[in-house]
Amino acid sequence: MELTNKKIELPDFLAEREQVLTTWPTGKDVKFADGVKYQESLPEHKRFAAVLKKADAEGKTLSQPRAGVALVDEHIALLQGLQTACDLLPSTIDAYTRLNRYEESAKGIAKSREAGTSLLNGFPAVNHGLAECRRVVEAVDKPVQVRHGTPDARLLAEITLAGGFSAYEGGGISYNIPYAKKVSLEKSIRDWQYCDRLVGLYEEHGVRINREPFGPLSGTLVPPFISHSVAIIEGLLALEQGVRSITVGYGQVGNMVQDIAAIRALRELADEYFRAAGFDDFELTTVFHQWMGGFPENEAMAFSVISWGGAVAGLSGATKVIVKTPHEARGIPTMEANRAGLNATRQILNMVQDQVFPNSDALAFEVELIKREVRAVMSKVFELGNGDIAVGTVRAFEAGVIDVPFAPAACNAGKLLPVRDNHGAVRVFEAGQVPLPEDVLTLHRDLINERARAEGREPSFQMVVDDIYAISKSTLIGRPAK
Ligand code: 8ZB
Repeated sequence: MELTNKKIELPDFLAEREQVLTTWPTGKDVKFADGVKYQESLPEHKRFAAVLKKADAEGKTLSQPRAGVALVDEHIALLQGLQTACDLLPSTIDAYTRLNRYEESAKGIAKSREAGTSLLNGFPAVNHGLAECRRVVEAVDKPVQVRHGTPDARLLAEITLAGGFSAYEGGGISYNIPYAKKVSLEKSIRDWQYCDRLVGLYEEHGVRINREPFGPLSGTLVPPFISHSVAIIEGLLALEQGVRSITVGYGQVGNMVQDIAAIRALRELADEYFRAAGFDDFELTTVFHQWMGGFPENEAMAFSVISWGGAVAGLSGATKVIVKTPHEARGIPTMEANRAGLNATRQILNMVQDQVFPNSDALAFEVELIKREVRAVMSKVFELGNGDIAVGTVRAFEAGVIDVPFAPAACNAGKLLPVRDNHGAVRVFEAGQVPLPEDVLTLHRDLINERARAEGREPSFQMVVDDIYAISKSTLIGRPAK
């Protein structure tokens, strides 16, 4: 099938759907009309899009953890334990399900029962099936989102949406490039068009499902314009398939001005590009991810990273913040550690709630810089696709026009190298084939040279490596030891 950014025709979608629903036995329980009826039965306060829309109108920043375990009763207990400390709930899906290896999830479920503890790193929603997903949704009192990392998430979407989850994370780029080595972008984009078309079908039947492209990508020194370009493209692809509630995301880099500018630019750019493509009936919100790179092992230090992320999330005006835990350096958190991260975040969100980050030349400068960078990338993507954003995206990755630093995917060029400047903002050290304007490249180079002079060394790959480990070793910038 030829990839194109066109709404999938209903007969084609339905034919594909029959095949998708037979890939694992639990698929046969899914009936679309029944899914719509179930979604309609959810009260307003458990509808993800409605809760986001209300928060956005009130200027509030909502908090959301990550959480998922192998067994349904344990997963319910976990979410019930978390819901009094957060605004929105997740169900983080296990890694086997993300790879469509349901036999192995099944073994993990059986072994978890024997062991009396979760031996999977998330909730295997496909294996548990529709009725068990509904049991989860019914047992909690907040909206629940599916969070995962799945290049082919079609069956997972069918089961969880019919199961009452009202938001779905991911996208054809953001759940491929950082998560898979050799899945082609053509396939992951097409498979995510299916997910978006399914959401679009729910929309046609009056059910709003929120969609959230995964903003942080590799989570490793990603310059804002790269992740913004991907978020905007995934938003456009989703809108074409009929999605109406979109939350664009961004991973904290740690420089306050750059982070606040990034959320502003992201919202304004997404709105601009969505309207320019002819859409005007969408609900646009934003998500700020607390620091996605390496964390300090020391829990007090980890709380500091968490709180800084919470403060900047609140000041940036993001609609929600995804919260880290003091166990981040060690792995999957306990419920108590997860609650602690949420409590630390809620305290600081409340304290910045009525403060306004002052406009300044520095802030306006960063917003404008990000906008120029995104526009340079986006116009090249449209050009490469002769106006078709799906085709243009595949070609843009082939050409290195979009290049995600430190991502495992073979179809990603991996030529762009980021590094922090002397104030900790993430800049472009080596641009590879990313089409930034000449004066922008010069600006990045000058800012990096300023840091190099301050450190008495040349900019180098060592500087990049130092930055990657800096926060886990208690600083923002990876300066050499004095
Ligand atoms: C890309 C997301 C990585 C983050 C957390 C990791 C990391 C993954 C779970 C989880 C709680 C889970 N994460 N799986 N947190 N429960 N099952 O996602 O720790 O912070």
